[in-house]
Amino acid sequence: SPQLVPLYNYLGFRLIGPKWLVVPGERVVSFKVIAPNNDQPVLQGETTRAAYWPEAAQWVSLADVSALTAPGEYQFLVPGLKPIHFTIAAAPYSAVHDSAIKAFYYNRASIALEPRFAGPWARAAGHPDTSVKVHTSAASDARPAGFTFSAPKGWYDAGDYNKYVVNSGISTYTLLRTYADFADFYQQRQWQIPESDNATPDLLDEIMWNLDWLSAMQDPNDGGVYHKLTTLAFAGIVMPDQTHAERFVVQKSTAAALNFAAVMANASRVIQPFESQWPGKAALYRQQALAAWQWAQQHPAVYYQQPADVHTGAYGDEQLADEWAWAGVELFLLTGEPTYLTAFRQLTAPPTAPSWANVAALAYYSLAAELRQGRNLDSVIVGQVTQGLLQAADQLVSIHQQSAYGVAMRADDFVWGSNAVAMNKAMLLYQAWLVSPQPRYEQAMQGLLDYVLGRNPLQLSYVTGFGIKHPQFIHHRPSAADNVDAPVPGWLVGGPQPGQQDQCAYTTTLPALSYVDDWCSYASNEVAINWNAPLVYVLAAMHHLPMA
Ligand code: G3I
Ligand code: 9MR
Repeated sequence: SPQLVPLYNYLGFRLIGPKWLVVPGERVVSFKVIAPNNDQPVLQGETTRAAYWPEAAQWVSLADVSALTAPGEYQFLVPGLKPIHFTIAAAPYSAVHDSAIKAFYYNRASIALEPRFAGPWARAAGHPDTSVKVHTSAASDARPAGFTFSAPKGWYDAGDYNKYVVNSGISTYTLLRTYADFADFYQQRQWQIPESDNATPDLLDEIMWNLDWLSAMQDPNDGGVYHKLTTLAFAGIVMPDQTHAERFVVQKSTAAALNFAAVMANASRVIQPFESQWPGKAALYRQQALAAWQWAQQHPAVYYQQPADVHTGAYGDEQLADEWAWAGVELFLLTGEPTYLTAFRQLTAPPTAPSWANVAALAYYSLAAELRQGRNLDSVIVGQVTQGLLQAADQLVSIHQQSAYGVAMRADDFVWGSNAVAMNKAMLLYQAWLVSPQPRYEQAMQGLLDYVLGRNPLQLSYVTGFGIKHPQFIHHRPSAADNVDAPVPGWLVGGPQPGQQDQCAYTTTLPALSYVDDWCSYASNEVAINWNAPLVYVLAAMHHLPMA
């Protein structure tokens, strides 16, 4: 019975740091741990406080094996439960990290994936996007409906083949943040992409693939930014080169302009040191960010409204205080002009884990990074940033501590993309840890990573290709249409959520169990760039927590 197996992170634990397993059952039980080549237990103990996890209607207790710090494969034994093996290693997340970032390469538009980089997932190029049409909703005098222009490259958003500026914004920023926070690590790190032999870090090369597209989403005539580049309807289950439906840019929106301004301003600063490799780009992005901000100021309430003939993702958002705050912070950091901080100063609550629609936390991350670099900011801003991050993290710690599963997830976190809620919470915890390296932040962060890598009631690693059990039938067109059994690796699926908008064959409505590993489940089993990006960040962060 699936109830009778301990639940744990299939990829293992770091040498030092928190190590917890979940033991199903209503009572506290005794456990022992056997080390490799040794029949004597290296650890014996009792689980702590059996408690009920309402999200899965399950009683569990927690086993703490953090005292173990030597690398190896350990056997974990509880009377009456199936024995399992867990790993302790110096860098247990190394391979999954590389795969999670490689996933972005696999989702590149406008390029053939060659076998030497893509292995069995090699495929022909699709979606050149060199002749994209302006949709009626985006028409202007300079670019009337039907006007065509070129906006190639970029990443496909998810399991579909469209490219959406709003969602691209948080995804690209999160990878830029990953690079900036772990720059030394990424100078050498490679995962075999076409640019691996060049002088720039692979992570920046991957990001540049998307920035090249994003840059083309601005109308140079007025600074406005198209909301998305899309077919009118979602494609069927086909490979990228097998679909030729017309591609349109749809509506300019305030949200797209602000996301664009924020990312381009940040990117301009990050790529500045690579002027000789990417001549002129830092200056171009700076000018584009400023133009987009100006357009947004002139059009502060142009909300995306899906035209009647367009049926793809909407990414509509009418609450833009957070987008103003984030874009403003990035423009302040780009220009030094303090008036850009006005919207950030007006935020009233500590940040929460970010999402495509709620980006306030990203403003905190960027300011926190400046503080770490010793920049002098006024004391009100310093207080807002440091207190905000610590308060937000302490709220997550309290959810973690109250959770029977030791995971900082509550019922209302199980939304479309719940696994990314978990990863964005973990990223926020690391940002707080950088402010104040408290073990409790690391514990809550590890709990969330353990959750997506197997310590969950479905006993599933939610990352394709990793862990003893992982999703096979993701809602990802290339994975479903290629002739390879295994899905494209390194993708974090959206995860359980009781909305069940796809009406697939769910067996329960419990939040943490509302998941189906089937193509039909686009509401729980799709993959997306904004979900993988915080996974990449968290895996890189794990690598940087102290080793001893
Ligand atoms: O905002 C309401 C909130 O007020 C309410 O309490 C809550 C209750 O469920 O719903 C919230 O709205 C949700 C919205 O996301 C904002 O989080 C909707 O229910 C939910 O259906 C919606 O899901 C989005 C989904 O597209 C459908 O539009 C996901 O966030 C978003 O990640 C997903 O993105 C899709 C793209 O459209 C197309 N490409 C694939 C991608 C991933 O599936
Ligand atoms: O395949 C689409 C997926 O990429 C989107 O995230 C999802 C939500 O917008 O929609 C999927 O398309 C479905 C459509 O919305 C309804 N009919 C079934 C489609 C999937 O087979």
